[in-house]
Amino acid sequence: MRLTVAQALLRFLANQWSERDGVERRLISGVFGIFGHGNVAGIGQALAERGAGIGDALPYYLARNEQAMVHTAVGYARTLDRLSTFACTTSIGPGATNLVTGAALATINRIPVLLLPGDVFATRVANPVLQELEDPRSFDVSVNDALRPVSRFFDRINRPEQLPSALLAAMRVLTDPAETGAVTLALPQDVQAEAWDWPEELFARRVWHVARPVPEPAALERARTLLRSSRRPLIVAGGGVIYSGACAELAEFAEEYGVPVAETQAGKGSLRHDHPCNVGAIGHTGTAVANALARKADLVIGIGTRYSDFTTASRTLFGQARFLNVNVAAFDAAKHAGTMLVADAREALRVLGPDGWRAGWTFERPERAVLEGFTQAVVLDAVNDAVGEDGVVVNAAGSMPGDLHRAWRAAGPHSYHVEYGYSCMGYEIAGGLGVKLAAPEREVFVLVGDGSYLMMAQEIATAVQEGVKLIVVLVDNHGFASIGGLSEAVGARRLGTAYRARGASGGLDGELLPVDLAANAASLGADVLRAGDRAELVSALVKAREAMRTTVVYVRPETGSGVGASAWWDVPVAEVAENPEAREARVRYEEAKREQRIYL
Ligand SMILES: Cc1ncc(C[n+]2csc(CCOP(=O)(O)OP(=O)(O)O)c2C)c(N)n1
Ligand SMILES: [Mg+2]
Repeated sequence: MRLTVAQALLRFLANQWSERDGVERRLISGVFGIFGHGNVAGIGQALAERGAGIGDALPYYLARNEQAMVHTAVGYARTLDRLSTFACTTSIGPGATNLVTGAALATINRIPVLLLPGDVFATRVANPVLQELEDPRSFDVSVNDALRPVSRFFDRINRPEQLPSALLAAMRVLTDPAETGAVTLALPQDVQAEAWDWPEELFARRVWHVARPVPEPAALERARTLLRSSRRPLIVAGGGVIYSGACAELAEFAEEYGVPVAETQAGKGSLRHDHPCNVGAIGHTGTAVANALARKADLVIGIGTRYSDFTTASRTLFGQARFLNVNVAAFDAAKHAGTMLVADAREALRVLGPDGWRAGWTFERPERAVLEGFTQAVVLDAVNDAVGEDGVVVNAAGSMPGDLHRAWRAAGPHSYHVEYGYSCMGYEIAGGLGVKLAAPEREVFVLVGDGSYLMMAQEIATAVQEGVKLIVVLVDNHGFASIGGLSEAVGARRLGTAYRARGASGGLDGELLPVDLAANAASLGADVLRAGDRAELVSALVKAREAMRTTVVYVRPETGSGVGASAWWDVPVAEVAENPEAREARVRYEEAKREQRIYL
C-alpha cells in the first residue's frame, strides 16, 4: 500500500489495541498536536486526509502548548490505568523541546505517552533549516536528542523502512507495565512526507496484551517466610496498586491479616479513607499515625511504590524495618535491599498471605482535624465535600499536595489524582483535561495555585474548544506559599516567593502585583465565580457542579496555619552563611541528617 510515512504511522496507530482482563480498548485514543513546518505537511496532511473529526478512529485535538498536551495525555492514561493514551505531534525546534518537561513527568510517573516530534531534514540538502541546532561536532544531533534521557524508548525514523520495527518496539514499551513511560519517535520533516510501499500486514488490527506477571514460586516462598517472621508489618501502597486494579485485593489482604495500610501520593485512594485498615498518608506529608507506625514497623511491605524521598522521609522514617517489595518492575522491587517479589500487584496479593499468620499489633486511625476560618485547609475541606463520592480532584505542585495527601478523604482509587512524581507546576489544568476526557461522566475538580496557574492556564481555552467541562478552583495567595515556607526554613528569607513589585529598597518587596487571575480566567472563556468565605465557596461549588461549562472558582484564603510535618524532608542548608537564620537552620539540618540511613 503506497502511503507517506505519516499516513502509514496514523493508519497503524488507529489499529492498535490494548487488552487486559479480557477488555480491549484503543491504545491510542487520538492525536494532540500543534503544527509548524516540521509536521504540517507530514502528520498534518495525513490527519486532514483521515477526516480528523471526533468519531473518527484517531480524532485530532488542538492544544495551546506542547508541554500541556503531554500532561493531558498523562492525565488521560493514568485515569485509564495506563491502558490507553494519546499521541502528541509537534513541529521541530521549540515545539519539540517543549515536550521535554512533559516527557520527564510521564516517565517518572511511569505513565505511557507517545511523542511524535518533527525533526530536521534527514537529507540535510537545505540545512540549516529554520530552528535547527547545528551541532558543530556532529550533524546527526538535533534538539530532539534532549528527549532521549526522558524517554523509555527513543528512535529517529531516518528512512521509511525503519518505521515498522520502530512502531512495534514503541507499542511494546507503551504497554509494558514495568517499562512504560514516554515513548518518542522523532520524525524528520522530509521523511514524514515521503512515500513508500507498505505491506498490508502492517495495518492489521493488533492487540497488545498487558501482562499480569505472577510471582515466581521460590520468590513467593521467600516473601511468605519473611511475613511469618513479622509481628509489626506496615503496607505502603503506591500507584501500582491502583494501575493494577488491586484495591479490592489490598483491602482483603489488610483485613484478613490485620495489616495497617499507609498510602503514597500516587497510591492514595487504594483504600477508601474510612476503611478500618487505612492509616492515611505516609512520609513527609503523612499522618502522625502512619508515620508513628512506620517508625515502629519491623517489616515494610511496599506494593507498587518507587519509594520517593517524600515517602521515606528522605530515608529517616523506617526505623529498623526490613522491606518486602511487590512490584512489576524489578528495578523498584530491589530498592532498600528488599526481598523482591516481582509481580503484578493484584496477582501477588491474591496468593501472598501465609496460612495462620496475623499481624501482632493494633493501630489507631487518624482523626479529622477541626477547621475554622477561611484557610487553605478549609478550602480543601469544602472542595472535598463537593467532590463527594463520584468526583475527582486533580493537583500537582505547591502547598496543596501536602495538605491533600494528609487530609483528603478519598472515596476510591480514581478520585484522587495528584501528580507528585514530578510535581510539575502547570500540570493541573492540562492534566485535569485529560482526566475529564478519560472519565467524562465524573465531575473533575482541578485545584490550582496562582503560581501554577500563571505557568500554564491556557488549556482552559482548549477545554472550552472541546466543550469539556472542568471545575477549576484557583487558590490565590500571591505567590509561592510552599517555597516561601521552605525558603524561610532554610534561611533563604523568602526571597522571590511573593508576587510583589520591586520596592523602594530595590528588592521584590513592594506592592502586591495588581494581577487579576479571575479576569484572566474569564478572558480564556471560562465562567468565573468568586468566593470570600466558606459559605460562599460552598454555594459556588454547587453552582459549578450544576454548570454545563468550564467554571473557575476563585478564592483568596487566609495565609498561614499550615499543619506541621510529622516527618523530615532532606533539603540542604548552606554550610556557611552570614545570616543567623541560615546558621540556625544548618544546626537543625545536621541534627536531622543523623537520622538518615541506608536501608540494607
Ligand atoms: C515547573 C516547576 N517550577 C518550579 C517548581 C518549584 N516549585 C514547587 S511549588 C512552587 C510554588 C507553587 O506556587 P503556587 O502554585 O502558587 O502554590 P502555593 O505554593 O502558593 O500553594 C515552586 C516554584 C515546580 N515544582 N515546578
Ligand atoms: Mg500560590
